[in-house]
Amino acid sequence: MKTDTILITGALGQIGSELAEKLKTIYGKNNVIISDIRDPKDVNYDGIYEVIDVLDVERIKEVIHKHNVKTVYHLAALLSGTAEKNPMFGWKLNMDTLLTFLELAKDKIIDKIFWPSSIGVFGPDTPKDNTPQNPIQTPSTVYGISKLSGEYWCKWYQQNHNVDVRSVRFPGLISWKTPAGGGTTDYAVDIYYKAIENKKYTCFLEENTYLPMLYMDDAIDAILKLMATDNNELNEFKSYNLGGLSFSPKELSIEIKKHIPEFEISYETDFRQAIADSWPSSIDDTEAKTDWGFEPKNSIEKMTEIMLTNLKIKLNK
Ligand code: VAH
Repeated sequence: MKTDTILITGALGQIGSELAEKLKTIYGKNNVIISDIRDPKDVNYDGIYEVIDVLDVERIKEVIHKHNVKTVYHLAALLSGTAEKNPMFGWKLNMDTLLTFLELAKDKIIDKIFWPSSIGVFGPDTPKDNTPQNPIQTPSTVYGISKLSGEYWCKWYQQNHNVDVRSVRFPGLISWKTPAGGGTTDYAVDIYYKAIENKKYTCFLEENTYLPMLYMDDAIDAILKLMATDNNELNEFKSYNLGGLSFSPKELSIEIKKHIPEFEISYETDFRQAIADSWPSSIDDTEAKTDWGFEPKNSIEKMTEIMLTNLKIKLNK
């Protein structure tokens, strides 16, 4: 009898690279299959790696069958900045691939799905401060449109086919193990790299642009808690708000200067300012805390200390 296994798509990305390590410690190295689009010869990973282009449905089915996959963490997606530059590909990658896994769950080929949504589902008409779970949602980005549509598809499959799919609306995620990606919030990752490498950083957002953020350890903890919760305890058919921190580039630079006094920040805004301006400044995550015990632990002070300490080692500085 084959053991049920876990598949992570987009596993070489910011969330996947940390989630894989955590899931391996819990379920064992041979029960976690990681996948991404990169050639195996370019991948340095201690475990089972399968090349998957998530647009290739037959390849997905082949890997699921080969490894007896029953739970899928579907992380592969285009983030906000990249999707805004590639709208049709962004929609296809973010939407078609979610529907693939929802169909596989409907057909009982897999049992359970985790899929990350984002505070990008909120738009310029959404209350900005302490944004509630179900306000008016008028996303004005390709990324936000795809994530809000995905949430409603998740709800439809749950209500019409009893699919077990769980989701959270991630704020900007901060981590040191992977470099900054194509996200609007990724200034808050790149700034740490540049602070160590160059002692200066040119930010593509204005100094007082407040955005909701979360340190990666708290994000991974949230995924594990949500997936471990009995489905009957979950009241949110779409996706749970996650908050954590809220800060501006100016506040983050002040925190970094406490460790690197000579650090200097300058500002040259680009198209991502309009994306950031359409998003909330802070998030009300009461439902996540009530339903399944979401409990972020890392402050901006603690996060900055962890980021700089680990990046100094990673960058040999
Ligand atoms: C992005 N990091 O900036 C992602 C995130 C809330 C934003 O979903 O696109």
